Amino acid sequence: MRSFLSLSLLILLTLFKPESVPGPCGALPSESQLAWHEMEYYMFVHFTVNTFTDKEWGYGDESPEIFNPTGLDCRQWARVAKEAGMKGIIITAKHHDGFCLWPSKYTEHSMKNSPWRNGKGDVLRELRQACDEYGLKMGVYLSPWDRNSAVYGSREYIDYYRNQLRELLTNYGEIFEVWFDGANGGDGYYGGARETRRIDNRTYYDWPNTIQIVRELQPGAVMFSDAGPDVRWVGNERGVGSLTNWCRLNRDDMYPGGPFAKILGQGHEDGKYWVPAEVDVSIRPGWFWHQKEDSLVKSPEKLLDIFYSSIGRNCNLLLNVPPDRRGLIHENDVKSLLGFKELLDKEFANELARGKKVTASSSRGRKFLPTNVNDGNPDTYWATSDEITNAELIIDLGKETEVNRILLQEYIRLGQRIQEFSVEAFSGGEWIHILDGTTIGYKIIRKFPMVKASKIKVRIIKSKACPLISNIELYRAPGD
Ligand code: FUL
Repeated sequence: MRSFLSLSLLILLTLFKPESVPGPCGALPSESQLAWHEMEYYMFVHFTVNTFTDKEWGYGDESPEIFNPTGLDCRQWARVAKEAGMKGIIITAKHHDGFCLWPSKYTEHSMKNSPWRNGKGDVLRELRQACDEYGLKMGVYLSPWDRNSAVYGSREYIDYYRNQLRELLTNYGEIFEVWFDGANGGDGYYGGARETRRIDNRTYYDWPNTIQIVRELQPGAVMFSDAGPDVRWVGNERGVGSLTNWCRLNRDDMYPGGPFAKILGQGHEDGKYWVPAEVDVSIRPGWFWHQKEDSLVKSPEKLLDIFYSSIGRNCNLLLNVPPDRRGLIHENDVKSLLGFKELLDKEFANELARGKKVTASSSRGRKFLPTNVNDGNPDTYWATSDEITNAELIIDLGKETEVNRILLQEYIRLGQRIQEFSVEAFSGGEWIHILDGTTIGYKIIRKFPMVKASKIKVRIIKSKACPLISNIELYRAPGD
């Protein structure tokens, strides 16, 4: 009798053991970074005097009078971005030439001295209104290198730079991302000196104090540079993220413009900070509009490749679409962007996993069931108990079904964990190996040759702590 009682007690305890939420693993994302991950795809707008001089890097001696777009319409940019499926726009408020697209009170090198809108215009203000109208977020690029400024290279310039940053961060509503470019070429106009000025990237800009200004004025914004602090460069401008991609980085000794391109793709597995990667790439060969490149706009198919090598590899995609001399996105670019959106819609039209039966070799308890991976709710996830870092999960499709894409997401609020996984398909009565992978993170999407499968198995082979998977989607995409 006694042993019966203690056995019942044990069973009851096991059944009703309070489920503990998994503890965090390594560096974690901030709320702003989590919101940033969900942005996924947004537009970069390179526009300035270069658009009119046919250059990529303006020297800084341009007359402001050359800035005179004949039909500038930020609403067209926003409409195109929205129709293309983008969630925001980041604009070059000032590129290396130092020319400002807003009437900064700290310089004469701006559109206030141009014939455009009789010098009374403000591109940033118009973009703000357009973004609000179309429900897009807005970000700013403010080049640290300034080839126009007479004081560039001295301490005075840092105050100048910060004053401009303050203008941008106080007068134009909520900013979601501030973009710090690492490029520092040396020669420039510099108020007429026309010389080469070298600065020490590590110390000159006194980044920690500039970062503080952004934190104070726009606490919800993330800051991008080669070295974060919040979002890192992916290390190339070709649109290619790394298959192994940790959202973590040891950035303490890093700085914008440093020699880090090689490590930026993968990040650091045990990095001290959460600093995910952003892919920046242009729809054209150059960053600015050049008539000779009107025929060289990337095709929808090429953009789809870039989608898989960026968003499909745990990166956000910042796609540059430079307005022309009218101040409009050129017809060829619009066509390509919308064509790409059409391809995307077709690619992901048939989701096959939602609501299907899911089982797992192990799970943590009722709140962390395997069915959390296909319930469409990003806040629920499947978890194993703490000591288990190797487990498998099977989605039962009910009948043999054609599949050729898999999308996986970790519950990154508690850190990025998975180091190695594989996918198998149950086809023709046996399990066949489909693909191997390393990291997952916020999201990955992998292509594989079409397979007719009745079940799909995801094997977590190695994980830094118990795996937490919030989402799995399966698709049958056209083509292939
Ligand atoms: C680079 C710049 O030098 C290019 O002109 C462009 O703005 C690109 C996004 O970043 O470092």
